[in-house]
Amino acid sequence: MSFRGNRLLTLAQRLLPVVILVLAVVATDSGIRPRYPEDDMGKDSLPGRKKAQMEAAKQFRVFYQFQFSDNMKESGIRFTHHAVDDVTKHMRMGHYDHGSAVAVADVDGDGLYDLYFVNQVGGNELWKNLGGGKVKNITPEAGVALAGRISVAAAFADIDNDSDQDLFVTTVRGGNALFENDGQGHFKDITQEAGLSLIAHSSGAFFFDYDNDGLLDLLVCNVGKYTSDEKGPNGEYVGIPNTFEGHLHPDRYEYPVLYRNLGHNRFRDVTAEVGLSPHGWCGDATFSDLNGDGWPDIFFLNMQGHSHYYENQGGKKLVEKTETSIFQKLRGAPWESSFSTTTMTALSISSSLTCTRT
Ligand SMILES: [Ca+2]
Ligand SMILES: [Ca+2]
Ligand SMILES: [Ca+2]
Ligand SMILES: [Ca+2]
Repeated sequence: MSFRGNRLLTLAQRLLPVVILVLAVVATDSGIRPRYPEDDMGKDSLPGRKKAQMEAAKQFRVFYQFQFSDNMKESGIRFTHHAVDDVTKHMRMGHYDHGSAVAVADVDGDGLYDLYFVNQVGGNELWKNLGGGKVKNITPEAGVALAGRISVAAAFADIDNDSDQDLFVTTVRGGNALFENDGQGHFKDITQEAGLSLIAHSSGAFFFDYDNDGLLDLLVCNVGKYTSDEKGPNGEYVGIPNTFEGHLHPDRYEYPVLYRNLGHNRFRDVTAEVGLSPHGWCGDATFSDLNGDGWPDIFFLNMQGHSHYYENQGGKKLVEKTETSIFQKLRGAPWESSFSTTTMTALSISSSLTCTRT
């Protein structure tokens, strides 16, 4: 600091108490008095309630009072998500902004959960859990990269009841994919013979047994036509303008598809058969037996337009009950997104528990 700078600093230090005194006098003279809130009701009871809750917690055999630390670097995970140019370069408003999923399953039966990272550009990656917080990229030998496709979501499930986790992946106009696991974490693409080679603007997907026959069925959400036929540098279809108004254009609609598992790794589209036709641009969905009748019901979360709740009637029909359910209250909320997402999260938790049981 220069000599001149030092002098200014010294002068400021000397004047500081004076400035504070002047401000205090001004505040007092203006009649401003600090106000403090009253103590919260029940504050005195908190220590006792904490003690009671800690005692109560001892009777439950659950894992709690944990915390997370960022061990990404030590883990060895080097996956990086790459989005299409619509998002990164052009910042074009569109549905590519949904990003991509992460799916977790023990793909090789060693008792450790492995990680499948979904990517828009550059291919998906499967990382094997080595234990001790370390992982290893096994994508090449696993055969599940789907490089060249714009992937969106993924779901693991044992579709053939042979005790290993098979994999389904959705893409944007690249064709969805079903992989059968050999039990060692090596996968075979059986999409065509399984009857799941739908090409659409696919999004979320999940397996569940809608007809309770012991075979996991598949629900695939499709958003709607939000791309043109022009291709970008990574093979992606470029987004169209006013895409967020797509739900106002029925000609752009795509619908969720329900596939029934027929056994022997074959699936059949039963969407119309069961009466499923939720309008809107479905981004994701989840299931849970919300009315407790033993049949899994479905909630569709739409990116635009209203979301939908369908009740399962004996594994034969899916009947829309949005208007007579708690989800009716979503109507009128702008885009429904925030409330729906909250609801979705709650439903997903129960669905995950159901998945674990199956
Ligand atoms: Ca494993
Ligand atoms: Ca299997
Ligand atoms: Ca089934
Ligand atoms: Ca039900």
